[in-house]
Amino acid sequence: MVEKKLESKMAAVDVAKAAENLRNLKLSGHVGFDSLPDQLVNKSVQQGFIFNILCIGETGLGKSTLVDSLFNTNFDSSPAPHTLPSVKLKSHTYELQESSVRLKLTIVDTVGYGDQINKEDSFKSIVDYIDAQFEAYLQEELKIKRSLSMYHDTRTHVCLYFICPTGHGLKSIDLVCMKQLDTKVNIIPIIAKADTISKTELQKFKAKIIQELNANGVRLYKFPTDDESVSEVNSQMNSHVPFAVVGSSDFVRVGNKMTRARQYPWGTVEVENEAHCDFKKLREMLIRTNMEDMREKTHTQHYELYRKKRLEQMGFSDVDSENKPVSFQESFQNKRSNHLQELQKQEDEMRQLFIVRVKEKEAEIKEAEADLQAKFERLKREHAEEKRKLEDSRRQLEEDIIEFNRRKQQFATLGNSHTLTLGKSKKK
Ligand SMILES: Nc1nc2c(ncn2[C@@H]2O[C@H](COP(=O)(O)OP(=O)(O)OP(=O)(O)O)[C@@H](O)[C@H]2O)c(=O)[nH]1
Ligand SMILES: [Mg+2]
Repeated sequence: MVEKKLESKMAAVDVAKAAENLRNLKLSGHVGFDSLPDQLVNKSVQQGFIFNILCIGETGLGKSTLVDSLFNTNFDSSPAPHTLPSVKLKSHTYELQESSVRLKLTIVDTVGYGDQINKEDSFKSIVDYIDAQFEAYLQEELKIKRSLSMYHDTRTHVCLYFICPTGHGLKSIDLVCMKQLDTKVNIIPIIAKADTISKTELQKFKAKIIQELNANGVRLYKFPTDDESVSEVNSQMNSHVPFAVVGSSDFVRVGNKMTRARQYPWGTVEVENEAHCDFKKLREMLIRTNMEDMREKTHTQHYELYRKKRLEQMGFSDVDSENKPVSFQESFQNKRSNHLQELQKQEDEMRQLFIVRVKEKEAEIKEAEADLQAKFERLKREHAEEKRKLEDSRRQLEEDIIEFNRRKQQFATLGNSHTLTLGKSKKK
């Protein structure tokens, strides 16, 4: 399969060469760079791989059971309560190994999804989580001293969207959420607990889901068909989406083999039996055929879009206002000079504002001073008036005292002469 992929990539390289007008040279002997693909494989195997899955679905839809079934292990998850006031994202990372290949697998669960009365914002914490992982990667990329090879890349490579097996089409929360996420992550919708829906209903249900997704312009992850080696199986599988899956943690003996299955009074549903459900198709597409494509699309499409928007937000651009290419340095210098100009403008505005304020305050102080002066003058006048009145009263009092004393004197003199007259008459 690797060889076929290489062949188709080399054909693309030939076309590029022709466009660039490069000369094709023949080697006269073995040089050895044909070992490059092996070198690449060895290096990748040494480094190990990272894959991050986001499971979105209502509480109890069988998310944990399905992931356990997919990786044939038990991730020890605990059931979520139905009482959370908002959706929370919980991530767990595991180290898995299959032959010599190590896989650092992160499984992110949306705890409490669909349990709120108001479901309008259910997607918000999911969008924030995905963006936060992109942002962390961008920050690492922008560092002067980067260590991307050691970096634990937590960007979401695939979103398994669990659809409730109602048979009635999608709920509005499904459409709103998938629409919000379709430019940020590779979405694979799956019908959960598909054993609870009959075969004929399932076909109608699938068709209804696809029709609703198309009508709302929701873009799903398409298994790539440009690579010859997998184009046939992938294009076939694209027509099976959404996969109707069944998960189980129980094993039942079928023939002489223990197999993952759900046992009911009327029969057994085998997880890996293609006549019973699409579990095998999902595992084939998700893990065995397209894991690398999802990792690549996450980096080249979804992250690229996020990075572009963020850098534009920061004021960077590849072209100037006249659509001429500008370098990162020019862009930075323009941004810096704009920033300095803006600062200068703000400083001038503040200075102007300060002058206006000072003038206002001065006028206020002058007014208060004039008020104070007028008050002082009035008080001075009142004081003088009061003083004059007091002076008049004092003068009046003094005159009264003089008059009083004069009268007293007069009275005393009058009293004396009266006593003398009385004495004379007594003698008689
Ligand atoms: N009928 C049916 N039941 C299933 C299936 N998968 C899981 N279940 C059952 O559904 C219940 C919930 O399964 P979980 O895997 O814990 O569901 P979950 O979505 O992880 O639940 P939370 O993490 O609590 O949100 C368990 O009783 C499972 O046995 C399925 O494919 N069909
Ligand atoms: Mg769970």
